[in-house]
Amino acid sequence: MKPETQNHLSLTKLFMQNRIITLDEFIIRRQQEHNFATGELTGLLRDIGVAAKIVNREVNKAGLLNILGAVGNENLHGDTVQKLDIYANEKFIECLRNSGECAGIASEENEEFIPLPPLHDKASKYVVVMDPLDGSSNIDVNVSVGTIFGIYRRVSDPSGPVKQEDFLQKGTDLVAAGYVLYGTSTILVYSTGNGVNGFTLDPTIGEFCLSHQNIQIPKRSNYYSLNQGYYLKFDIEMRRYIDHCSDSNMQLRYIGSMVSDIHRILFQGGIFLYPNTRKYPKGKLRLLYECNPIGFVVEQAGGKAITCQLERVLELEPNGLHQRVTVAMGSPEMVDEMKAFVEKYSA
Ligand code: AHM
Ligand code: MG
Repeated sequence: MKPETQNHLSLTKLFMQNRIITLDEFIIRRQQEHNFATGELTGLLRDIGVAAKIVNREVNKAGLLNILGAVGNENLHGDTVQKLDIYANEKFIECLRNSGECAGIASEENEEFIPLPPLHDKASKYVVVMDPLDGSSNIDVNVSVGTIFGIYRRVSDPSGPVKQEDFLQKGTDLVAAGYVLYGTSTILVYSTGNGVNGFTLDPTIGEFCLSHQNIQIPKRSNYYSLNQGYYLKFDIEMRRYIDHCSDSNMQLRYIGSMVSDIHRILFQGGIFLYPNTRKYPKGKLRLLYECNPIGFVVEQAGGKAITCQLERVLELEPNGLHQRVTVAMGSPEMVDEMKAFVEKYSA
């Protein structure tokens, strides 16, 4: 780390002085703190920020679909109107492809991973995993959705094409991860393993600006978040834990978009759960695209992320691109409490 100089005021000081710090400035300053950084990761994070702005523009227009043309039909301009999740997927791939900072992408929307050719003979050492539009069923009713992303350093030879093993890495190997929440305002939250920061999109200048520095999840709170409609389909130990939550007058909050539910928990505390059900015996959410990147952010904010079988999510060895896992994550004391219930009632 370079020593701080008069001209190199720390980001914290600038933030305390109410100085606007854009996402681009933040990641460049962070890069300057590391003597050996090559700028590739910086470029990659910037590309994700650009793609998020494009997707945000389209999410904001979603309510106008009836005017602009229904999905599958041609709109007034003669373009076929796409489903927003497909659109988001294509935009993220396009932005990452154009910059050359990414060697390949694995997306929840694609069966196989997508290799990206190197630009100007410069091979990238990073790959991206993503869920381009999480909670997409919320779109039709104007409720928040999100994008989730994770960045890994390649494990295969960077001079050759990407391989599946580049994506099948444990969450503990993530170099960076985060999400974008398209909500009442649009916010990008990410971590490079050194705390969690949030950047709110200022639509008047079209920039993500640092709005939440060093986010710390509350140790506990009164919120729990899961689809309680599946109660009878959960294992007995999970039902006992949920009984405990409602017996203790905890408040249930469930938006049905993991990004939105986790975002509230990061700021107000709580526990988010998606246990195994009869329909999804291994859980519904995807290890690579959802649970690992979000688990990384939650842990970086001081929280915990485990499966309902009590393994640490980030330590799971991935066995397939679309592997599903159960999940319980959020405030550390609440995750510990849930763990104690599962241990007691499954014994
Ligand atoms: P998606 O990525 O296909 O949108 O599905 C993931 C979403 C999560 O965001 C959310 O927590 C969950 O699925 C909701 O599932 P359910 O409707 O079964 O409660
Ligand atoms: Mg999803």
